[in-house]
Amino acid sequence: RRNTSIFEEWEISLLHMLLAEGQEHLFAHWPSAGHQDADKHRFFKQINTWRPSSLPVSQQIWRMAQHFLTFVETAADYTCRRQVPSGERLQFATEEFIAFEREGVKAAGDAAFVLVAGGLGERLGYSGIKVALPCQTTTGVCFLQLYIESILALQDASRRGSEGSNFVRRIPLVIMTSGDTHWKTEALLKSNRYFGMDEDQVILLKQEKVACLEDNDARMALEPSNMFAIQTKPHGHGDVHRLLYTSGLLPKWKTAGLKWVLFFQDTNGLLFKSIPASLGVSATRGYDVNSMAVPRKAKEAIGGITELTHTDGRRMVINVEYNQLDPLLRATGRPEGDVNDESGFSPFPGNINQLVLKLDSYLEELAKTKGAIAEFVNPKYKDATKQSFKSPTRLECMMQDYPKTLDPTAKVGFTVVDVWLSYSPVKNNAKDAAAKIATGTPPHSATSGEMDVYRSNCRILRQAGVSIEDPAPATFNQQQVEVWPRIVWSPRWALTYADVKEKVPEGGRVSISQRSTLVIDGPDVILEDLHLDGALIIKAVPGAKIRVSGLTVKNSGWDLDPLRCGSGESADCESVPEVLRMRGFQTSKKDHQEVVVERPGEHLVSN
Ligand code: UGB
Repeated sequence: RRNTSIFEEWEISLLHMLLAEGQEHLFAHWPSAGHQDADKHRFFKQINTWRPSSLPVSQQIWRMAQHFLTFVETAADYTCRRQVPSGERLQFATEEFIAFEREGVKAAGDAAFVLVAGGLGERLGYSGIKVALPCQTTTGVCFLQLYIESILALQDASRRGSEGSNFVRRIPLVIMTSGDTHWKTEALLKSNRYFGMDEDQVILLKQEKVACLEDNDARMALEPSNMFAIQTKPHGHGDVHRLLYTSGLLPKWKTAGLKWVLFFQDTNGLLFKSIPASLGVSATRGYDVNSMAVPRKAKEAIGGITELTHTDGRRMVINVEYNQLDPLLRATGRPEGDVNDESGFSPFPGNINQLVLKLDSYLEELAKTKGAIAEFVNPKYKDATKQSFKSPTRLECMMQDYPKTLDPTAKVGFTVVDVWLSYSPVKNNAKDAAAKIATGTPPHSATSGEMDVYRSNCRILRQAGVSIEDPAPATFNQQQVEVWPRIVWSPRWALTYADVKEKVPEGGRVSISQRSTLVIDGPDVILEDLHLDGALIIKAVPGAKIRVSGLTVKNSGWDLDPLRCGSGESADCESVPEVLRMRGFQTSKKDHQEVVVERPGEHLVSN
């Protein structure tokens, strides 16, 4: 107010709007005109970025404030019924499972994949981007490489399934990034030649951060170190729908004949083991929305899929986020809250945030909503008076809230797959993970993420008849784990259970000891008769048909040596890379046998 002559008209109108909306505090420390004017212009420019054409900033602020007031009311309007909505609960390796996988592989040729990777991963505390983390350290393949190679393997498999047709389609991959992850994601892709994908097959869409609020009156929060900048935080993975809508990709995909859009998260090494079957469920049942899910332990930090009934009778199948499920249940006639039932699990399947949407209805819905997703606030208050926050908060939105606006006639279902086959994300640092184990909840750490990859591969091979020794107990970063043989294969070797059966036709003649490591990287490696007690690496180029028959391997192998630095216990681990420190062990490669086939043709590997 003191001297506005240095400002342009739009800046002055923004200033008046902010003053009228109770945001005077933003200007309390401003020096008089002529001092730090460039910073003042930058301040208005920043605020202006959150001003969508249709909505003046004042209304946005009002809208934010309203959320504080209406959030509790909205929840109370719904009753959380015990019945979960209709969905498929699949048993691995059953005929039904195999049939869904077959349908899923066919449908994959008509799918686009969308990875949400804008999260910084504050709970994990890793200094890099999460998709660059190794999903296991035996081969060191990172999450992004695993995902891309899996999509390429699906692309190849769906092409083989449509042999005879001249039609060759590439599966698009969209990656949603944010200011925190964009440049590093782009650099990771470029430096690895897109992990084998065509460059124009991968599309990066960057989400923007939103303003933080510091109290119940929705006063915007200034950066502690800069009185001319508003603090910002990510708006949540729900932004993906708006970004896809504005990108114009969806109508292009429809014109190209695509039918499905699959959304997935950044650090789940088991993800693609359940994608074919879940996609098969969508294709067979014609679901508009299919949420991939796992049996959920009460209070586990994953959302629960529920059927909510509004007081006016409307019903909705929707994820209720883990921090809201317990209060919602208590507020709506279930005083015991979020507890396990007689099965030992919560009656509400756990949402693992992998969604399969039908492109047709998705497009129609986004045409109505323009990709806007219901927002919420989740302030952490300093005390019970609920007057001030521990730290500034902001509006957020979640991609799994997409069904909230759908017509009640939409087919919204879920597919539950065993957790060992489908879900082991890397979200928590070592200390928090150890605390979670102590309370009986899954640790979801770098350590467990890696161990679960080995467990899953071993269980799949066991199911195919391979004799695999039981795991041995170990403690890494104060987390008790089971160490299975370190068996890792590339997606081009096997994606589905049917692939594994084909590659291990006589499972009974293969045996692997607990201390063993087996790496298979090649599309046509058949394990007929193998006895492994040590480490064996098999690599073969496409076109090379390898038969492993009559091979016994015994060597000192690769050991996992515990590190004592991940949870701050000790010492002198500075020379150890962060990706190893965070899992609490490193591999000591004592000895191994390597089979590398670089020529196409038939090859026998034996003693
Ligand atoms: N993400 C973004 O791309 N942008 C953002 O602004 C934020 C995140 P978190 P969250 O599977 O265990 C989800 O932080 O949100 C990406 C579900 O809501 O790892 O706490 C981010 O990069 C919950 O229902 O998870 O919880 C990552 O890839 C449950 O399913 C993804 O979004 C839970 O995940 C998830 O972000 C779970």
